[in-house]
Amino acid sequence: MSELQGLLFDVDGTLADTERDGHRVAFNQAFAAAGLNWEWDDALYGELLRVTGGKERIRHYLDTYLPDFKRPHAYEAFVTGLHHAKNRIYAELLATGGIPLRPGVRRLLEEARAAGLRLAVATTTSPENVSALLAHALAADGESWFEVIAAGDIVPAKKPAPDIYTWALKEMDLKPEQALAFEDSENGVRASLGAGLKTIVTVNEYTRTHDFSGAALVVDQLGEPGAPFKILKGQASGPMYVDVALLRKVHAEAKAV
Ligand code: XBP
Ligand code: MG
Repeated sequence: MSELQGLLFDVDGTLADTERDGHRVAFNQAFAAAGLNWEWDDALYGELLRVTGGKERIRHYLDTYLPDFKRPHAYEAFVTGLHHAKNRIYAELLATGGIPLRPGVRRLLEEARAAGLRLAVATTTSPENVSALLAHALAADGESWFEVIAAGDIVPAKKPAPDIYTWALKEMDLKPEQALAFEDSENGVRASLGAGLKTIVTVNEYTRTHDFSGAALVVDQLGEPGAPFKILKGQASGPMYVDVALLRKVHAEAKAV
């Protein structure tokens, strides 16, 4: 068994609950600013999240929910323009400090760095959104904590395709068995497992009911000393929060559950 060397983190829903009160709100404001009366409420957004990628999500919304919408002549530019506007609003939202990291994320990142583990991001979201989140929710130099930021259109096939994880591993010159992935969604787990990575899942309100078959451990949060996680699938002994010792145990276990 190879030694654990790297940790690859999904962003939205895993590092922070960015979707309902972040991306969703920003999408709606961008639509309003463009004079469109589209409103993505909480429930609808939960369904739309099945499609990863903001541009892909807008196209899917039009195809599925507004098939009669008269598409502008320059359709791709229209979608890209809306998406850029959304990302600008999203960055402003993050700058107000409105979206914190999920419980245990900062602690685990700090412990992992101290233990010499190498960190990476593997996400469907746009690179500028990753930069904004890390700068505002983690630390001014938060982006530099990560050796590789694999994000957005860097690979054409987004999650659930494994490509973004495979790309990140290649950049780090790591084999999948030398690393662990952290995810929050079914599409994310399909991507990480597809790349051969053992995966720890922290669920959230949007993903609680997803199918996490094949994940090594599913918990409600990473947890903190004094604020334990709940195990939804898998086993953990020792402290009831995810720390580097638990990561090493999960990594060493031969079989996913
Ligand atoms: C989540 C996504 C993203 C975000 C929005 O990705 O699917 O599309 O919802 O970000 P992950 P963009 O969980 O892999 O981070 O609009 O920039 O795509
Ligand atoms: Mg996610």
